Amino acid sequence: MDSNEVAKSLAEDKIVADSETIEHIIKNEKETETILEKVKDEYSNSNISKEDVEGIELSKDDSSQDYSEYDSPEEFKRILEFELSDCRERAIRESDYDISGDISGKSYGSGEIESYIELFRDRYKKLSGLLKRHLEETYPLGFVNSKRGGDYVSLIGIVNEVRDTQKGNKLVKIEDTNDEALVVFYEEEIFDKCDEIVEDEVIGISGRIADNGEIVFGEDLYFPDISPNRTMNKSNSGAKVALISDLHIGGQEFAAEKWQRFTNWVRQKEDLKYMVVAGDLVDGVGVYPEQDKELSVTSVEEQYQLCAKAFEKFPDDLEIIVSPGNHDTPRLAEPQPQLREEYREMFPDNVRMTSNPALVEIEGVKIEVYHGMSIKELSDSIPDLEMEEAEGAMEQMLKKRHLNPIFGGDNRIAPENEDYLVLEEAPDVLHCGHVHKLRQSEYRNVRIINSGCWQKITEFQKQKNIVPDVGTAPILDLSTGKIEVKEF
Ligand code: D5M
Ligand code: FE
Ligand code: ZN
Repeated sequence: MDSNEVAKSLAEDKIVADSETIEHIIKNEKETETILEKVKDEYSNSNISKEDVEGIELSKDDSSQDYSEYDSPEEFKRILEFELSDCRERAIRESDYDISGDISGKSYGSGEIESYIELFRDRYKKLSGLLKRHLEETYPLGFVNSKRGGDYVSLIGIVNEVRDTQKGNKLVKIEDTNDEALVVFYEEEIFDKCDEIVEDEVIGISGRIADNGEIVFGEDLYFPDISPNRTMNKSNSGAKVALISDLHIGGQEFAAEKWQRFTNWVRQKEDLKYMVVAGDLVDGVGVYPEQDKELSVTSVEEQYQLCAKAFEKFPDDLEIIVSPGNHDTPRLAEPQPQLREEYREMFPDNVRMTSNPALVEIEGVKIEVYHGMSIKELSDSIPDLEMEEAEGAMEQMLKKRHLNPIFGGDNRIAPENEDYLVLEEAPDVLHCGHVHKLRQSEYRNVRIINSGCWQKITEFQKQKNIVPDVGTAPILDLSTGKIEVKEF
């Protein structure tokens, strides 16, 4: 921003400032907007001086204090060379984990439109299997035509369209492999449930055929869902698991001091046997326009080398399971395969790379790891959900038994023959990242955790009014299923 723009912006709030004061505001280019916002909040309708602005700068919060303290790869390297605490041996010697949902190397889709047809067939097949638990005999949608007015039917279909009718009722168009059916819900009691429906998911409906035989009057609605009687798997070894995400190594806002404290804490924590990382290891290159202005390390190879170096400081007997995110190098379309070999081999042997998503079973406890790119689209599509309160969207993933149901929009889904984003198995823990907020919840005995981040607020986040939770490590106790959050 230049001085004219700042003066104009201040004038909007009837703030008068002399040129020396304005120069002071624009002195630090990166901070200008933040300081301006604060000046406008505190001093509307008044005169301000240079001293007032200095006062505001002093009261800046921790997240902006050491903003951009490292600008070059050398400086970034230096912040990863810090004094290490003693490394304690793990109290649990044997590791026991297995990854069942790794899709890396299983990409069979032709990339043609036929693959998407296959994908939706598979989605329908897997989810209708789960829906049949809720519905008695179900009919293919084509049977609706052969039924009489007033007949009761239960149906399963992929949602093609969902909207309010002119009269304020809810209309849902569903389809199966051959036919489609039009369902209208008239009863207000079920409208809230209807609002949870999103396009392209698979739902069940029960209702009666209208007299004209052309539509179904919906009576009830079913999501594949988690069984209400489900109990959580546990392990009595006493082992704990750190659930983290969004390191953004290589970016100027990497929270180095918090990461250093975390590393040293991990080295000393004897019962911490596992770590799961839900994506965005590095800040990447060219992820959004003008990102290079916010990078200290502008080569992705170098970013991964630094990330590997950071991971080398963890104890050798800590098992680290890593899944990628949208800032990492694999394709953006989901499911994302694990990192390429040239990056994988930079990491120490106790790091195991897997896909996004993946089902990681640690000592019998099932942890679904998913970066969380669908959280935005789900939150935008369902009333009352907010992206930053990610647990709402994550609960919907469990209900819908699908990590990213909405096709199109901002979401990118890879044309695979199989739908790997269906949650065929109900997990014990759903672990996501991406929104940079620490959020926790529970749904039908499934622990929901969004793990925060290790990157201080960025310019993009300032523009979007996102305030990240920085330096948080949720720690899962496998024997109780409880998650305790450590802040660094
Ligand atoms: O996501 C960093 C932050 O930006 C996180 O709080 C989510 C938010 N985010 C990501 N994509 C979008 C879009 N498309 N609109 C608004 N907010 C978004 P990261 O993946 O680390 O860049
Ligand atoms: Fe991120
Ligand atoms: Zn992300």
